[in-house]
Amino acid sequence: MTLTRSMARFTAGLAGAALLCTALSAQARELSVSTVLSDAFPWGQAAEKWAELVEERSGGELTLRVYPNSQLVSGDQTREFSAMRSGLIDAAVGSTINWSPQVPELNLFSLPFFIPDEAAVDAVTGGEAGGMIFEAIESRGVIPLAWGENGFRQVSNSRGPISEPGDLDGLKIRVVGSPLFQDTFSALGADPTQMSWTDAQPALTTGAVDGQENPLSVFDVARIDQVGQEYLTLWNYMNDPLIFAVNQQVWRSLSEEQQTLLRETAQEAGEWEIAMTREEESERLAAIQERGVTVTELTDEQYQAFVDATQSVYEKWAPRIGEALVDAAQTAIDAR
Ligand code: X2X
Repeated sequence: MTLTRSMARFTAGLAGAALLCTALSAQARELSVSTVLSDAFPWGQAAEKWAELVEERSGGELTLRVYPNSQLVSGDQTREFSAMRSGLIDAAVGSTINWSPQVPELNLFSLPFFIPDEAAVDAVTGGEAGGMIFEAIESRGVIPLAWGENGFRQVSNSRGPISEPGDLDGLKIRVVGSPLFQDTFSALGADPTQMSWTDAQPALTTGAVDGQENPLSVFDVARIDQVGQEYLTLWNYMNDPLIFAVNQQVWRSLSEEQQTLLRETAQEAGEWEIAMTREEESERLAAIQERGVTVTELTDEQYQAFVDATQSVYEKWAPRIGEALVDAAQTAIDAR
């Protein structure tokens, strides 16, 4: 064989391999999905469920790879939305709290004592208000697909039982990096400190902070009682929904079939996760109590004292969220 002939064959071989690679990559498309919590928690399980359903139904043509622990944003969960908008992340199952710095409408869910129970959550997310929130997200370059749920957030601390606002006086409470939380805990007389979840656990362990607030599932799975959080108050002061979403350019690059598949599987995974999170609440509470945590439940009067103490937060934030949205949510809650 002459040198030129073997060269020609070699080049043809290379071209063939390149073609095959292109064909394969056109066939199988992998999207990155960011989450703050891993699949030890319902939140991470929601993302894994989504990935499973997509893989199954697309026959492997479209796959989702879940990156937990805010690793795609170096632990800074409040950057997740921006990273998704800019295309650094293809998709996410994220908390309304963490995305609220970029989407002010999402602060609706963080208004203290505004959404009192699960029926109220469903009335808001499933109604006109929910539609307005999805539009607000879409107008900022991200396509929202479905709701999930991190749960009602309860407050814990290492000092003593909290049953009235005065019990929070001067307590250092770790809060998420969203300004509304700063206002809520300041209004209650506490000393709030903003930090990421990654930083929260060491801060609780060393006693740099006295308390934190998170849903029962997070308290239970992360064994928050083992870092000295012996007092837990059930006050349902806010619900933390999750949203399944995809970057807009990525969305537009998908076929209509793939879009439908992604949306339907997100909705299915979301419904599955919401039901599971709610079902597990009572077992989680029992497990937490069994580990020796003192659980405080509020009387109606005690609850009202917290509502009254945080009224100023509502007044400051309702205009920032948008009065029309707050009204639509209020109407849905009243009619539930
Ligand atoms: O940081 C938190 O507290 C967490 C895990 O609940 C959220 O990401 C909102």
